[in-house]
Amino acid sequence: MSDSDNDYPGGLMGQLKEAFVGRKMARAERGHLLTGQADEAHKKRLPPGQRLVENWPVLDLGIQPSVTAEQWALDINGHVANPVIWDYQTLQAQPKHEQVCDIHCVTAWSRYDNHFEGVSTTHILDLVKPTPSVTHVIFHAYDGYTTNVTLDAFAAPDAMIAHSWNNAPLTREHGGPVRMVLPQWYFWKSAKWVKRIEFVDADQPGFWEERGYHNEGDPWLEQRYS
Ligand SMILES: Nc1nc2c(c(=O)[nH]1)N[C@H]1C(S)=C(S)[C@@H](COP(=O)(O)O)O[C@H]1N2
Ligand SMILES: [Mo]
Repeated sequence: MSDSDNDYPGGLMGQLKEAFVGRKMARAERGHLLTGQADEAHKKRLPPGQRLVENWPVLDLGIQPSVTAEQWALDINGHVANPVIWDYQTLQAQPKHEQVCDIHCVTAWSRYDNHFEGVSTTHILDLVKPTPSVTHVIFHAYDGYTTNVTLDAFAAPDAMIAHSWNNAPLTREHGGPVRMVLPQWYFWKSAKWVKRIEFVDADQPGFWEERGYHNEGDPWLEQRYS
């Protein structure tokens, strides 16, 4: 199990220093001055207890399944009127959703301005039509990982399945070919290598939720551990 602050001994502080210097240099280049107001805005963008990084750390259970785009398939099923199975081509044929969002990991790093492309969860809901009894959605991944969210969290306008990050196919280490992205929650809710989206009528805590993580995980409320 690798998800702890100890994953980046020493290195994190070095990265942070670089990140802060880099941000200040970028502002200087754009002719911006750091004012009290800018600092306030910055504070509000960064949830409590988080530190900004400019790299993208990798966190998982230590197994990064090798699933090619050709092999990848996604079952979307459970309590739905219209279950579907998508291969990579079918995913690509759906209406495209793209967004830029910040991501926040419970191990205290945040990364700003991630450009993701894929398909919105609202499109999935329109397509599969969950029955009225559905309360939660469970993500199952190719490495055996699971995580749970409420139907409302799933239905957020910025929740999506992503196949690309910053204009390139999502790499294997970050969950490629396809992962979930739910930016309003700590990143453990964003299952990498997603294999099945299951609509259920009772909550089912996932891998980390069963091991002491908070059931919801709102970074603004610091819902880190239960
Ligand atoms: N399939 C799978 N998805 C996963 C995990 C995992 O172990 N397996 N780890 C979660 C955790 S704890 C975090 S913080 C993020 C990390 O995503 P990243 O490696 O792209 O930064 O993935 C989440 N999704
Ligand atoms: Mo995490």
